[in-house]
Amino acid sequence: MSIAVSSRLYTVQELVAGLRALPEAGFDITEPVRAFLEAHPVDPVTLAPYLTWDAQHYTRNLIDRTSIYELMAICWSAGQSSSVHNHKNQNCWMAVPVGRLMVQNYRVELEDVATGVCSLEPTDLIEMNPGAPAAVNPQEPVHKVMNPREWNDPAVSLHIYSRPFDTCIVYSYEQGTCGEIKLHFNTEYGLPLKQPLMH
Ligand code: CSS
Ligand code: FE2
Repeated sequence: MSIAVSSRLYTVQELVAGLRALPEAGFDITEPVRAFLEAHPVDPVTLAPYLTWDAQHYTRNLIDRTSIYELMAICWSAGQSSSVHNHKNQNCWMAVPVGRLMVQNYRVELEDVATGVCSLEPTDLIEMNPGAPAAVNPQEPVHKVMNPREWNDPAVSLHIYSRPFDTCIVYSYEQGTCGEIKLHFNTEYGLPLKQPLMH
């Protein structure tokens, strides 16, 4: 006897409908949304309007936003990675419908944004793939996402943030520095922004 983790793939519209139906309190802790993502793997074909690619940087593509959460598709060419960053004390869940990605987590030993000084220690390294979504640990929310060049494959991740945020702190592990940046979308609801801004 085999145990099916999920019987089928779901459209991104079904994912949105399910997220909108979750009670607000379900976003205050990590397990309900993580379990929902695990039970509802998304059919990549339905993500086509939200997939854009840039040779220089991963792209951020807004799919849905309410006062409670935002959902975006992030497209990673081989070799692209994020900065080391936080999520402004907001919960975050990630699913990877296409390819696979690594997440390096860090423990913050010291953080002083006013003076731009920090000290980080790398902790766990995890792989995300279509069968393995992840929730960011609110106790250890600083991380970096990577699509290693040697894997030689593009990847697409879905990110749910609750609540929405449009700035974050980025950190240099090597230099022990940190500072706030603004986050920008390349597309919103499937439409390109007039002047896409990268961070
Ligand atoms: N938090 C990053 C993506 S890596 S988790 C962002 O929103 O751009
Ligand atoms: Fe992130």
